[in-house]
Amino acid sequence: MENTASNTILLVDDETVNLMFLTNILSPEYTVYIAQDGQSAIRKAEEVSPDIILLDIIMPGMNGYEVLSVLRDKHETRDIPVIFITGLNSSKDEEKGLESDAVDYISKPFSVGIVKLRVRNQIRIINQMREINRLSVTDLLTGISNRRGFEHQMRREWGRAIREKLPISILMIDVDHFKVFNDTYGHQQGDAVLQEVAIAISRCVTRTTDFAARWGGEEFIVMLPNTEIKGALIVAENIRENIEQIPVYLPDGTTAQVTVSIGVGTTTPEPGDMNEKLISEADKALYTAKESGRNNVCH
Ligand code: GH3
Ligand code: MG
Ligand code: MG
Repeated sequence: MENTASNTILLVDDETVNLMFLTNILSPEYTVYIAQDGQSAIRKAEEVSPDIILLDIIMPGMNGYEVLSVLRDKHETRDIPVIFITGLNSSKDEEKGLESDAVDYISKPFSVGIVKLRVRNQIRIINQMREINRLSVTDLLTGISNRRGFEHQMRREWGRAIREKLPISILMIDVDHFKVFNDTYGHQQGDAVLQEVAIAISRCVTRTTDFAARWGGEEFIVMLPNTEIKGALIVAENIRENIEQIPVYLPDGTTAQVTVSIGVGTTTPEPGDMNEKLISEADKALYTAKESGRNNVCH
């Protein structure tokens, strides 16, 4: 059986007996929250962001349709799937429920088996979507973020830096003479080095908002929000030293060394500024680092 204990469900029903019944059948497999009216359902949904909401339609005060409509208007709850679970059981009612953007519709009196299976189906879809999203931003070889994941994060932090008038730094990191390394030791050995380089970079990037990614090929990128040039150069130098010290064990028993060149760019962006400009600045600095002999940091 899949492990779904970390999946969360919010049950909303005005009748205690229904809540107890649903809790009994769902809590062995999922983490369950409850709410007994529309207002508290919306508050709870914002607070715990459940994976799915089972929503009664007929309730005093706000009815289920109204709750769903409010949930869809709020940024935090907009995407949470809702299953209506209701005593309204004509096919007209079911059609109306599905039309109002519910992912499924369960009529009362409900059978335990059907509730469990309908919920299981939706939870499966949610978990698969999450996995697809995770993979779409992960680099397969190194397991760190890929360029797409980086660009997403960069847009967020760039917006924040503009709003809060804070500096942001970028490090462009490129493995030196890596073509020769591949030609000499083979592509597989090259791949193993890229994995080690990714680990070393991740170790040096410690603040929670710092973000490292594989930019492509043998190039990596690091974003350091709220970091001036001085701090960025320290992180870059630390990365350079750590990578230089990676022992690359070769099949013949000897060890080789890899080095990287790093270009650093820093700016305090203003409204209208594009983050691509900062990245290209770091890229130019990287070029200078290569020109001036490699295994060094330039800005
Ligand atoms: P420089 O010091 O100027 O950066 O020289 P370089 O040889 O590292 O640069 P160049 O751009 O000429 O070559 C990059 C090499 O990186 C070529 C390619 O074989 C290797 N490379 C890129 N991606 C991968 C990968 O995923 N795995 C392996 N093993 N090698 C890769
Ligand atoms: Mg290179
Ligand atoms: Mg390169």
